[in-house]
Amino acid sequence: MFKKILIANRGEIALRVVCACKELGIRTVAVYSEADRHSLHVRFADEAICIGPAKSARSYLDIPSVISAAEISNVDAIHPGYGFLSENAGFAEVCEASGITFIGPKPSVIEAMGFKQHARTAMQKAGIPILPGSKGIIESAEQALEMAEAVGYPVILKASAGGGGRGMRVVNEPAELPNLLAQAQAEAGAAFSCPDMYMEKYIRKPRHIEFQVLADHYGNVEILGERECSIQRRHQKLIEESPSPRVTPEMRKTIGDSLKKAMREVGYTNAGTVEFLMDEDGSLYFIEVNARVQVEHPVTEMVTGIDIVKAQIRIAAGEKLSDILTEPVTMRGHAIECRINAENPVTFTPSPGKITGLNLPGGIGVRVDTWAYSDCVIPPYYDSLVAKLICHAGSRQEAINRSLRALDMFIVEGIHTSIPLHQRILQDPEFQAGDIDTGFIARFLDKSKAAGS
Ligand code: MV4
Repeated sequence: MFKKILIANRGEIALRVVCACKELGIRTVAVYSEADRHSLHVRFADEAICIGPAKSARSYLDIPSVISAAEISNVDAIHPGYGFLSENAGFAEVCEASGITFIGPKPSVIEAMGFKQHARTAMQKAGIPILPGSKGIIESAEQALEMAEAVGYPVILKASAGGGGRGMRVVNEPAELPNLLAQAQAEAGAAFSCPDMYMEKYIRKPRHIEFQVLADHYGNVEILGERECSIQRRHQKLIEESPSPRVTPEMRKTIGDSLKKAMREVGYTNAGTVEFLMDEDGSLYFIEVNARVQVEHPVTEMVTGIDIVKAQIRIAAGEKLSDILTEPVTMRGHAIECRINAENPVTFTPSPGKITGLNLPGGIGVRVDTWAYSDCVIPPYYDSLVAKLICHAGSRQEAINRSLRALDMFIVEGIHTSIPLHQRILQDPEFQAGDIDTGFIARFLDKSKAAGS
């Protein structure tokens, strides 16, 4: 097992990794920017090294700075958390070249999964359902028009190197295609230095459902059920839950069995998420693989009782999945996560600043993953996630009720947060009925506006 791990991240996830390391008896090294000097991940790690100024490009994203800190502190491994360098194949390669274990999949697999068109082909080969669309990348507008004709409009153009909705265009009719293709290519070229595009049949009002995977270095793969992540605004998830209200045990088993085979075939190791879209008929189609631990991993931890971050570390250290998961994976009850952001709950503008008063809820079935403390300062340079409230109970309705009572007891003074928004969403009849898709938030906000609240 590793003796010392460097955590190449900040905020709640850096603290989450510190927790896992402490429980495994591993020493931790925090890295921090000048803006995060007083952060809790710095306080609770055994060592801490300042790696640069506030701007991420010069600190958390600066590979030489992170590697220097790892070499100075003589760590065995680096945990990248999510975001920042977590899916950077080049960074994973530099770690390995420096004799430091990167806690994640192999660099070649990170790279392959990062090219969405490649991941799509690999998953299809392994028998995972994909949406009708292009076989390879789009070569010309003429070829795209032929494909779209075969697939049927509407279609969606996606950047092979894309993410977070950038470089995506929905095409409703042939006349629009050439222009939209050129726009998307230009956007993708500028954002990802790769203009490659592929095409899929466009699904209206899909549900976003993702499966949690753990895979060791010996070809063993386990699926830890799924998460429903349809409550999103502008590609930022707000609420996630497990299990999905629409996934039946039969679907879970069918997709799970195919995924085990698929992930083994692509040589996937460590933790990962496989994203699907569900159409109105309830069919699931693969869209992409996230080669990292995700923000919403706690809902899966709550229903399975499996510590995903500890599992990541133990897998990276060469342990077998059968030694990490000593019982068959089962899902118990229902868990809901509310992402509490430092932002105005109505306008969604960021609300950084000093938290002058704080009460964290507790009690049965309540978990709070946060880096906030009384009098801490939320800097303006990074994402606005301040806390995750995760409530677990026997049923979805009980988990909603528990979340509502915990949100009532969650007090954050000095900044605006999304707490009031969560209180309204959880009370919404459509949400309560499990009647959710990726268009939910837009409809909900329109409804709220019309009602003047
Ligand atoms: C789609 C889609 C409809 N049809 N693909 C958005 C981000 C990227 N990860 C995939 N996305 C979508 N892909 C097809 N073929 C609709 C979306 C989409 C979406 C997906 C998940 C969650 C929220 C979303 C919001 C808008 C669009």
